[in-house]
Amino acid sequence: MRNLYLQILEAKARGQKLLAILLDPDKLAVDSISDLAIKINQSPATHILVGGSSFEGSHLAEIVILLKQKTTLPILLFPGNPSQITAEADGILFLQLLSGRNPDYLIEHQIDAVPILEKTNLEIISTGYILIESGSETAVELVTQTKPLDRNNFDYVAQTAKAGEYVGNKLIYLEAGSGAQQAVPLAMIAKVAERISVPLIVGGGIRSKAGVEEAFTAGADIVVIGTAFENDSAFFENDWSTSQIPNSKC
Ligand code: 1GP
Repeated sequence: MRNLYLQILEAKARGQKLLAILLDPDKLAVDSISDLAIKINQSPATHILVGGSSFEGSHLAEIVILLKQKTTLPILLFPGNPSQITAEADGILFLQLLSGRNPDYLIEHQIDAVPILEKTNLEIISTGYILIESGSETAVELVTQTKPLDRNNFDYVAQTAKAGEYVGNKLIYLEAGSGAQQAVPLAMIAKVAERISVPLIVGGGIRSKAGVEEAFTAGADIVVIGTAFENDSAFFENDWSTSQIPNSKC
């Protein structure tokens, strides 16, 4: 099986930026996957993330199986809770909500996930997840009952990211929240990227090619696009070729 984390590290070492499309199974009908997969295959995406804040998992395996049949991109689970795990994916972002102080999202859900994960061959990638204020309450805040970090306190956010690295997170995910009014500030991305040595994922509220490129230039290694593609499956149809966005897939 492919070592997805190693590929991410290699891409970072080469300076190759990665782009993930986030699919929320809550908002996806199984019979829409074939058409969506065509759009994904035509896009510059290098990874597919599957998950959401509140989904309870009923048709998750079916969605992932179809995506695997119809695309060649690695599929990483991005679970809001342990019910969002299926052995059919390639890997899982094993999330720890570093911005919050809710023990359920710091360790309890992770413990609950162990017996499920032990029955799979999923590649488990420890990911420090940091929610940043974005102008209004997001689904992550509601579901986790935690507050995001101050979008002006770059030092504290960078220090939190570094703590994640020290406790063993292999990726740091700076998250404004799905559909966020304001994306993570570029200067914050730069500050965090400068401070950590593990790859940096940035997502939430990024709605344009310019927004993706700015996040890459600021220091993101992986940018996540969810809502923009969900609302418009033609999102990637304009000219993305002259950008920093990867032209070779992992
Ligand atoms: C959400 O970071 C992802 O977890 C993507 O956010 O839906 O706003 O693109 P958007």
